Amino acid sequence: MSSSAHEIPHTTNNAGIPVESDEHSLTVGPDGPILLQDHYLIEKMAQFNRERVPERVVHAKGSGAYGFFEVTNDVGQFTKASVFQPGRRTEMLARFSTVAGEQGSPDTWRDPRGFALKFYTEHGNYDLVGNNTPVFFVRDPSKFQDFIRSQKRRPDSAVRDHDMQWDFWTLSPESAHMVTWLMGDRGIPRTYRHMNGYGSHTYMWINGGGERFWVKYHIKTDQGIDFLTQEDADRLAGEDGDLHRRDLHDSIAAGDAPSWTMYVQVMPFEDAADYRFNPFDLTKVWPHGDYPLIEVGRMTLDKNPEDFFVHIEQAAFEPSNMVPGIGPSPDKMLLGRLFSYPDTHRYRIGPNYAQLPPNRPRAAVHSYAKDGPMRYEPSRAAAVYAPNSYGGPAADVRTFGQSFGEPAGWAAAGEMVREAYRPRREDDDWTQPGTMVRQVLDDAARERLVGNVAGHLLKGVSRPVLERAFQYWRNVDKGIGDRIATRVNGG
Ligand code: HDE
Repeated sequence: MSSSAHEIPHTTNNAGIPVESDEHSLTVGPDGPILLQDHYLIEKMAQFNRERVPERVVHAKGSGAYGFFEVTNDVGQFTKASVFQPGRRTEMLARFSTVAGEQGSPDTWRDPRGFALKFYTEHGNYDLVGNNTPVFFVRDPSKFQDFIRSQKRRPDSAVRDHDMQWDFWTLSPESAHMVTWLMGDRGIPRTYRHMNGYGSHTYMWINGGGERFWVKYHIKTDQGIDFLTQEDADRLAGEDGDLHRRDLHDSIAAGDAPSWTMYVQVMPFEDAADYRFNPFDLTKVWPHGDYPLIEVGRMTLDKNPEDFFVHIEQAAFEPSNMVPGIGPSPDKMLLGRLFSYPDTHRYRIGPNYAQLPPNRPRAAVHSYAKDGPMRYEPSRAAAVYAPNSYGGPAADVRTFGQSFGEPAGWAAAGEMVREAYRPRREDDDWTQPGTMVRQVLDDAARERLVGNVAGHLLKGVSRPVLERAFQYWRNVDKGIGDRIATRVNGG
């Protein structure tokens, strides 16, 4: 309640009741005891104790902004998703993050970066939740939790431990491609604006005729790729732990809106069955010579959130939010994630998280969900059950296949097993990281990779694990492995 239009508002409590003081508790005489009827004092203390929601168990430190996505090329032959139709402009939210560090950790630690996008499409929210790398450390969701624990803190000392990290990596050869990305220049982007995003997984696109395609997303920064050396990153971690958060916010505030151009690689549905390596294996990339990049559109981030906690800390991204024309693939990691993200949101934020401002769809919601803590939007269903004879909502059964194509999804057969993907003729863990080291990196980048790995190994990694690490890198590339061993052994 402000005393007049141009003056500052008077403080109220959470019930809107004007309060008498911002700094003095209610006491008997100025020196006397505090009175229990000081409702505002109690409210301030109680509210303070309840300000935190659990941080994300991974990707806890991050930053985000709102913007829009504009389609710049006609890919309607591959997908009917409205967000990707020619001429379409869709509001969106993006959140960038590190992986292993907690909320207060420095932005410039060596780590993959989360690259999470939420498109508020006319057919519901489409969430593309990727990283700044096209591959990942493991290919089965059963190992993800173990991988993350090896990157975080020891149970005894509660400090991070390079020996744990390399113990896990050298016992998991499938990690080699991603570790090569991580220990190279992409492991520490100069800012969030100077890194690419990737969907990483293979997804399914379905066009208006029900035809299915496999796709991989590449979201290339229009600012150009740039990185920090380990030395600069270590220094900046001490000088400004929020360097990347500050850069994103201040760039947008200054009107310097960052943008990225989205491309897809498209694999005809039938190619997957006999492709030379498993095209659903998250540790592999598809050579661009096989499936070239096709431009889709451009995303621009031009609006900072007005309240970080409301819009970014409570943002809930989920790979399971797939709209008509987009679907999953047999990638085991993607399928595992379809469960995990909504589960983590229900735990971390609450069952009605989809009603909060960053998560609320622009499309009309006609679900039968009701009640639950902090329920905000009324259920508009004519009855609280289906079927009902009082006006629905009722599912449109004609839409079956909207995210699976026709015939629905993909064929699967066989007994129940617990096995790795069946190896194909070119399925191995070393060829692609070796190709990256030999053909993609230049001499300077290879030298930085050797220095980064050696520097990391020299911090507390036990001798048995060191020996495995030298062999791990020799498997990637003999010369690189030898250089790392020489550097670590003091040669
Ligand atoms: Fe995540 N991941 N993840 N992840 N992930 C989460 O969900 C999970 C994986 C990624 O800015 C969590 O909301 C499983 C790959 C990003 O809010 C959690 C597996 C990729 C973010 C979770 C993976 C990612 C998360 C924790 C293996 C790149 C931050 C907080 C099957 C393609 C999103 C949360 C944001 C967050 C589960 C692996 C990217 C625990 C089970 C691969 C960008 O649910």
